[in-house]
Amino acid sequence: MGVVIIDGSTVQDFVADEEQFNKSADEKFAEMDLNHDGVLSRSELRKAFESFRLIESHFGVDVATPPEELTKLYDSIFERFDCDKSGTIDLEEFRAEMKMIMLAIADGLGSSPIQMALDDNSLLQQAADLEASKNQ
Ligand SMILES: [Ca+2]
Repeated sequence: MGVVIIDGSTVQDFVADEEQFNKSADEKFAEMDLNHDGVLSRSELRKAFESFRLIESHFGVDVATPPEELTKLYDSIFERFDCDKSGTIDLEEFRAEMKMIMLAIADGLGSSPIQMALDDNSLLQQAADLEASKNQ
């Protein structure tokens, strides 16, 4: 866990750097693909989102949300990722949706930098690292 100062343009630059972004997204995908079959199932996605703590920190949902509400929420997230409705998420779908999520976060951050506590391997942390490496 590290604390970084991040704003919307940091995140946008990261997403725009396709090679870097895809590499990070691919690593995240590999981590999430618990049974290594090359696609993400409903339960793999849910486990990953629970561990990212994205639900509490970005979607504004209270941690005391009833389980059935959470299941609905996770189902709707899954359906957003699963563009072709195949019942699994492949790497292309994952990259595309992560890009959308990151750009939505960038919009939310805007131009006023905020301080965030991030997991060392989170995509936002990698965005901050990329920016830092450019400024050296
Ligand atoms: Ca899998």
